[in-house]
Amino acid sequence: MRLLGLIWAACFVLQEVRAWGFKNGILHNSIWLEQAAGVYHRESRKGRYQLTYMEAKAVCKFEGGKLATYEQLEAARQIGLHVCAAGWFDRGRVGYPIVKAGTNCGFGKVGIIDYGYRLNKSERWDAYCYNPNAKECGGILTDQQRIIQSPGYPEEYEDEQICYWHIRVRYGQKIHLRFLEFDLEDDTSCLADYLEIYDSYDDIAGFAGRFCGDELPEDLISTGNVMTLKFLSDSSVTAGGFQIEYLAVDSPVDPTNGTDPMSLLELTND
Ligand SMILES: *[C@@H]1O[C@H](CO)[C@@H](O)[C@H](O)[C@H]1NC(C)=O
Ligand SMILES: *[C@@H]1O[C@H](CO)[C@@H](O)[C@H](O)[C@H]1NC(C)=O
Ligand SMILES: [Ca+2]
Repeated sequence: MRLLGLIWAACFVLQEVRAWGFKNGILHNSIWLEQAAGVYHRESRKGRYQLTYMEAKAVCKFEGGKLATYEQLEAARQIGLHVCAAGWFDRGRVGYPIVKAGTNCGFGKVGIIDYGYRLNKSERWDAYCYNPNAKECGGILTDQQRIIQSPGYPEEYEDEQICYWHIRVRYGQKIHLRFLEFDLEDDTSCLADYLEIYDSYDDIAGFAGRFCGDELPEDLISTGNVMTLKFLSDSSVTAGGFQIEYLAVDSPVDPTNGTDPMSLLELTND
């Protein structure tokens, strides 16, 4: 099941890569749970396009929010929310936000790709929720410095969390990660709960380490200007969580040859 998921994810990412956009020196993309202006995309734990309108409403409500309105989705899109998956939003409408035109996604258009108000509320799509007070769980971080925390910190994190943080700093900079607090359920191969770090724009290339337990990991410095953190907890036993600081550092190396070849300019140089 996990392997299938991984293959699916790989295909999805490959498909997604074409839809990425470069704007104001920041790469905007969206693969998983992306959050902007309180709006985020949710799919069912069973996978893509599994939620009826009632279920989509329930998912958002369960997390303390509600389905986003068209205006909220558009506001989020304007600051970079780009998701290639149709979801329910307020009042039974279906669509998705597109920042960068691509042939595989959004019919080459930019804006909210609008499937309109659905008459059949039993159709299955994803969901777009609005919750400005959501616990921080992932997102696209472009600040020069930031503290990343496990969801709900300083409370213990909850079971069954999946968060992705995509850090992107300026081209030519590197990311310096410093672990301030670290406490995840401990097991020898970190199969239960873990934090994974990738020296790349996704969780496929550039694996840099998987961490659990309560030993503070060493600092990490990226090779390029992007980095991905993935936090996952399973269905039992939680712990204190983590606080990690990142800092963008100007790289003394000539950026034309000091950057990870997989990093973003190559991808977005179109
Ligand atoms: C509504 O959509 C569901 C799921 O796609 C489908 O099974 C059902 O037949 C549809 N109902 C009508 C009345 O079209
Ligand atoms: C960068 O390129 C220059 C000239 O091509 C070379 O001398 C230098 O060693 C390279 N630096 C790295 C870190 O690869
Ligand atoms: Ca656990």
